[in-house]
Amino acid sequence: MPKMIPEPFRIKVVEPIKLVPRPEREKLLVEVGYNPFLIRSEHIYIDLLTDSGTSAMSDRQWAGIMEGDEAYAGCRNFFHLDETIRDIFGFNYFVPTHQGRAAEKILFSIALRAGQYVTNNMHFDTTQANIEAVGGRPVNLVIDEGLDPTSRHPFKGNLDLDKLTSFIEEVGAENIPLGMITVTNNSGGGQPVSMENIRGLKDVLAGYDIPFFIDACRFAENAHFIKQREPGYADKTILEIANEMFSYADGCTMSAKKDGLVNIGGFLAMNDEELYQSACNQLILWEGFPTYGGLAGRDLEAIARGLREALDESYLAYRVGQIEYLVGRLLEAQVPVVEPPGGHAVYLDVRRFLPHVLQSQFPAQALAAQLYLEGGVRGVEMGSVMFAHRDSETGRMVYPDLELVRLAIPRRVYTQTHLDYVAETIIELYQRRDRIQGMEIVYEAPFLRHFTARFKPVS
Ligand code: P70
Repeated sequence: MPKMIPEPFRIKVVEPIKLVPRPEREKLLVEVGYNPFLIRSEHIYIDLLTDSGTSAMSDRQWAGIMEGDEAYAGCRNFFHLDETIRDIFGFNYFVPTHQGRAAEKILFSIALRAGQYVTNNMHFDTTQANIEAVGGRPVNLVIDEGLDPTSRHPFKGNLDLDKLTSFIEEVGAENIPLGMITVTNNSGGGQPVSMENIRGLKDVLAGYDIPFFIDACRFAENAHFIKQREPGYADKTILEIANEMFSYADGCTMSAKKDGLVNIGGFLAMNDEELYQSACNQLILWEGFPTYGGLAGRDLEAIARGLREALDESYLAYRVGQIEYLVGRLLEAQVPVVEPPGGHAVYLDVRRFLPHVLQSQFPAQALAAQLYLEGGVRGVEMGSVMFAHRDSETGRMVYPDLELVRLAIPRRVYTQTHLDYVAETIIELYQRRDRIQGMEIVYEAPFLRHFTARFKPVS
C-alpha cells in the first residue's frame, strides 16, 4: 500500500455530497454534450475539475472574513495583504485582481504589443489566450523530459535555457518584452521548477535586458519540491525558499485561488514603478480602485492569511502526500499516469490509457466523460480539446505532445477515503478501456473552447 500522511487538521463544518444513480449520470452526460464542465456540481460526487478556488478555508481565514474593512479606499486588509506579499514575494508594488487571468490581462495589455513573443516553460490556457488576445505569440520552451510522461526527472517543469538563448537570438530580444516561468508547470503535469533553473533563467533574460515574471499560482508547492529534491535546500524554510525564488524575478502574476487558499482573488506584483502606474490605470478601468482591485476587503484578508498558511510544512507534506498516494495506488494497478507525482493533481496519460483512440478523436475528453459515468468523478481534459490549434501558415491542426486527464485535488477538502474511491473508479475504468470510443465536436467557441464545447461519440 502506498504510504499516506494523515490530514493535519480536523473537520469543523461538513458539506454533504451524493452519488446520483448511474442511469441518471448517463442521461446527464448526453444532455451536456459529454463536457463535464457543463454538469451541475450537485450532480458530481467527487469534484476534481480544479484545485482553483475550491480550497477549504481555515477557521483563521473565516475569522478574517469578519474583519473585512469594506471602505472603498484604503481598507486595512489591503495593507495587511501588502505586508504579506512583501514578506513572501518581496516585490515593491502590487495590485489586487479578482483572479489570476485578470492579472495576466493587465500585464499583457501594458507590456506586450501585437507580433511580440512571451516565452515560458509552458503557458497555461488563460495565459496563452491573454497573450493571443493582444496579438502576442506564446512560446513554450520546457525541457524535453517535461514532455515525456515516463521521465522521472526531479524538475520536469524546468525551462530549457539553451532553447531560450537560441530563440532570443533567432527573433531578437526587442521582440520579447518579457519572459515567464510557471511554477509548478500546470500544463505539463504540475511538475516543479528548480531554483537553479530559475536563477539560470534570470541570468539569460537579464543578459538581454528582458524582464522576468513568474506565474506564481502554485509557488508554495514548488518551494516544497525544491526543499525535498534540490541539494542545499533541505534545511531552509519554505518562506526562505519562496523569498529566493522571487528575488530573481521582476514581478509575478498570481491566482490566489491556488496557493492563496481562497475561493476568489489574485494579484499582479512588480518592482518597476512605471509599470505599476500603468497597471493601476488599467486596474481602475477593468477591476477597481487600487486598494481593492476586483475584491472585497474581506477577500483581501482571507488571501493574506491563506498565503501564510500555504507555507506550513505539515500542510504541504500532507497536500503533496495526497497526490503521491493516489499516483501510488494507480501505479500498483499499472494505470498509466504522469510520473513523478506533481504538486496539485494526478494526470492520467491518455495516449497509453487509450492507445486505440486517435488524438483527432479527443481521447482525453472521452476518458473524462467515462470517469463521470463510472463513478460520478469529475476531472478535466488537458489535451487536444484544450491545446490543439490550427497552424496559421499551413492550416493544419497541431496536436499537443501531452494528452492528459487531470484530476486536481482541492486543498484540504477530500479525505483519504475519497481518494481510495477515486483510485478504485479509475482502476475499474482501466479494466474496460478497450470499449471506450473517441469523440467528435458538435459545438466549439472561437477561443478557450474546452469550457463550453459539446461532443458526441464517433459513429
Ligand atoms: C486550473 C485553473 C488557472 C491558472 C493556472 C496558471 C498556471 C494562471 C491561471 C489563471 C483553470 C481551470 C482549468 C480547468 C478547469 C477549471 C479551471 N488554472 N496560471 O484549474 O488563474 O483561474 O485565477 O484566472 O493554473 O488549473 P485564474
